[in-house]
Amino acid sequence: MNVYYSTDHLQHQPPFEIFDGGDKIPNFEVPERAERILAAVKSAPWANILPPADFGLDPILAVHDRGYIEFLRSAFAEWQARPADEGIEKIALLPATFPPGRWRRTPKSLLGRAGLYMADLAAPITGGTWQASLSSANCALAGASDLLLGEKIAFALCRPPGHHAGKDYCAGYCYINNSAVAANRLSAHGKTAILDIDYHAGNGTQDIFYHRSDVLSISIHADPDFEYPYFAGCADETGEGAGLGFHHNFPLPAGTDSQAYLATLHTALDLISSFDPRFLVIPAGMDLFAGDPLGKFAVTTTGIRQIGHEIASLGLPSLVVMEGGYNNAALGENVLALLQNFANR
Ligand code: OKP
Ligand code: ZN
Repeated sequence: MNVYYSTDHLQHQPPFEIFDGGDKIPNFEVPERAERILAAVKSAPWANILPPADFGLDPILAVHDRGYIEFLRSAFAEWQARPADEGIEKIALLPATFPPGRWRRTPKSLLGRAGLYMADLAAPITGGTWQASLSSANCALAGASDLLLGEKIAFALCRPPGHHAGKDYCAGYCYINNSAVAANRLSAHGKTAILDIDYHAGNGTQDIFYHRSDVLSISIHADPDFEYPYFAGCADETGEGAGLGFHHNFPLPAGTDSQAYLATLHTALDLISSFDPRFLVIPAGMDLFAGDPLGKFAVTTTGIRQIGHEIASLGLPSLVVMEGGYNNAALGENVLALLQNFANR
């Protein structure tokens, strides 16, 4: 199995996030996450670790708004170049003002655009964020290329993650929607399904494919009635226009264990079988694990191995894309558990 990994992720070290309640805390999404997964994968006899090729901006602009991508590329330099804002520590850009529901014009000022394009306080932009995000997307695109060449499985060890990034916003540690960029590329060659198993709802992916019928998107996650991202991920959001019926959310309660999770997974897998896709993209977060500091599920490592087995049993050419997971000590073992049955099939 090819595993795509870029050292560029090390350039992205978001120093902080603002937690619920207003606490400024160290950002949970740390470089150690990808390094732990890399170390585990290196120990697996089936893994072939490769750097991604550069696929350019076109596949990214095919799912993201140009104004947003321009902002992401230039924001940190613009921030640094502003005439000394006294007392502001410029290690990362994070706005404090956001557009209320109406009046979403694109402001000229940097902080105005920051408020427009940054949907929450968990995705600060640092000096290395653009390059790391680009290379992360390239990892997903490299995996997609493998499937187009006939491989049955590829693993994109993406960091930063992507599934909260929508058409024109970053959010929740995510800047470029790696899974969406890859799925869109694959969809040019055949119907593509997305099965998001991160603990958090894949709201950015939902945003990107909501009006499309050539990509079936499914997300299994903590109920947004109590969990981030709060504004999307409910069961009654099933697509719009041509996309009606081609999005499915499976919100689950806190405490969901392996058995309950697998029951829901079976329903999702049946939907995928009926759609009869040519490719499957799996945005995979390990924060569904019982020991995750940001998650409230009770899925075990054995459960994760079983989840991998059930998905692999579909027999579809599959691209696993790394999303979240914040129990750093358990990340490697859990990712290996997920991938093991893909490697063996
Ligand atoms: C990214 B991914 C919880 C605050 C949550 C952002 C979480 C982003 C998760 N009290 N803040 O889906 O793993
Ligand atoms: Zn997550």
